[in-house]
Amino acid sequence: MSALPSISGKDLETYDVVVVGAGFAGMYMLHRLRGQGLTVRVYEQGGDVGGTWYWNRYPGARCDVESMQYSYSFSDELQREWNWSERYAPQPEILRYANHVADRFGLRPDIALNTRVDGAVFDENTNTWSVTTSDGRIVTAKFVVLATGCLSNARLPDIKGLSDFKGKVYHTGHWPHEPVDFTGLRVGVIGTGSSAIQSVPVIAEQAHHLTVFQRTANFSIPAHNTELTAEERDAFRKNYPEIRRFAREEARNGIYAELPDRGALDDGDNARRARFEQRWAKGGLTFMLAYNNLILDKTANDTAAGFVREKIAEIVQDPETAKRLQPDDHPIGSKRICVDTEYYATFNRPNVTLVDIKSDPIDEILSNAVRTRAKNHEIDALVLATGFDAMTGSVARIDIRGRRSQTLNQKWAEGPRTFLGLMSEGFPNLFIITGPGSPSVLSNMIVSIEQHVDWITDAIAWMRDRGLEAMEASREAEDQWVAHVNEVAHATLYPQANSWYMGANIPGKPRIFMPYIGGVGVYRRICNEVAAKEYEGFVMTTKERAKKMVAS
Ligand code: NA7
Repeated sequence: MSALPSISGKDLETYDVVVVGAGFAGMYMLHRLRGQGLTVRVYEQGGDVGGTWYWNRYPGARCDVESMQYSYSFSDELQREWNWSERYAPQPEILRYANHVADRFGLRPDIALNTRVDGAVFDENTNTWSVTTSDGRIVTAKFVVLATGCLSNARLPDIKGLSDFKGKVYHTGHWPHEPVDFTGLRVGVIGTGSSAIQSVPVIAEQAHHLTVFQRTANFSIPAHNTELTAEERDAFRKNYPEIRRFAREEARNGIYAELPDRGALDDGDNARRARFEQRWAKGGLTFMLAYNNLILDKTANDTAAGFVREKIAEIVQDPETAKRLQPDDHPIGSKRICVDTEYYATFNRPNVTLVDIKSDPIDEILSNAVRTRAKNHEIDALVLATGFDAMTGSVARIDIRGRRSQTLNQKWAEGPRTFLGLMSEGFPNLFIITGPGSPSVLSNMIVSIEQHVDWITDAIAWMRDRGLEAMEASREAEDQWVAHVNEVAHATLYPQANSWYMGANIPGKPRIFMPYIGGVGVYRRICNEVAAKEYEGFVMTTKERAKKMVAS
């Protein structure tokens, strides 16, 4: 296959494809497109590859999917040669892996680091995109792929007086590259999502005193993280073909695990408790796979939630603190369940205090304290573990203009609209990886990334073989897909939580359930069927049609 025509001049840079972001999605996209002989430029805002693993360097940061599964499957040599050291890889190791992949596949020459994409404008005359970058360049490309990640746009809370605080303020998603030493300091952590749940036990070991400000208690399951032995790695590798197949085709969440054969109410109290105990002892996200109806049936869900609440009460010695740590306002699993190492037990330490800011809200931040209604909590350093403008935040920061100069932000003002999460009508040749409307954050991200990248690569090759100019989601297919995504979501308990899946953590953001709950296996089959039916639901523009459209 020959490459699409590319012109490289001094003043005009033209590529077949511009990819935004050099995380796991952007790197694999580059690798696949280059393999097709296409010219590709990747722009990455960070100082190195790795995406979310480049930014999220907070103490205790690690993946909540087991390392042997949270890894690329596209290269058998890579998965055989890379040795993960722990069951759940810590952030520095995942970042080393990302760097290893960049070097191993020679990706770096095509990646511009420290370069943000500020805008992308579609030219209806030429069916190309003009992409503006933070270093003042304007480059053109036939295709743009947004590999911008779902959890990259850190969110600062709007708390009065934050800028008056005299000590250091850190956001977990923008952690400094140099080590942060909390020894001897009084530290405050705001937020109790996954990032706080991972970092609190580590910070507590260092700090003189740690105060955790909790608005909403979260369910967390122990990781039981351990070192991986060579035997364990080999056993995994021996079964990789089946593990990877299962994760892609059968698992809802892209994780190989034993699937439940019955619902929680099919067992009596003792049997159910024994099963939960077994899953608790195994640890990790698959706790929710104890039964097949935990996220569908509230009564079933209550049994699992009750079990975890009991565990919290067993672990935490002070009954008042235990009560505050027990979540009671959302079904378990309706927010991404957290995976921890000694989170609840950390509250038994004499140097850790939990402040419930629902009953005792933060009024303001003073130069040396967080002032809640009840008292001043003196601190020397503040950690904001307040999350992200998830799924759409990074895309929204780019000024993307499609047909008739409509911006993507205008189009998505009432919530993101896509067909299959891959494309949005009115924005031809613009692909999104793990975007809203796809399983995305509900899945093992690498499984979803590989599927999207492969699908996009095939679609571009298909167009090129037929000399097609542009590809775009049809309005009808998009409307049907958005309705389907919502219908599936509302058949579950997920919408009952005020989660970032719903955009509920950002004031003013429309409340729409963003990821597709149907499961990665089902979703993959739908995407494959669409492709097999010559990209049904997408409108293809031929050269002749493009000329006519311009003339009319
Ligand atoms: P999350 O899960 O969005 O958690 C953010 C936390 O910060 C959560 O407890 C929020 O409470 C809290 N928060 C946010 N804003 C405020 C303000 N203004 N005041 C007090 N507390 C606040 O982000 P994470 O970084 O922990 O995890 C994100 C994902 O990364 C995670 O799901 C994994 O997939 C990896 P709230 O619940 O809104 O009451």
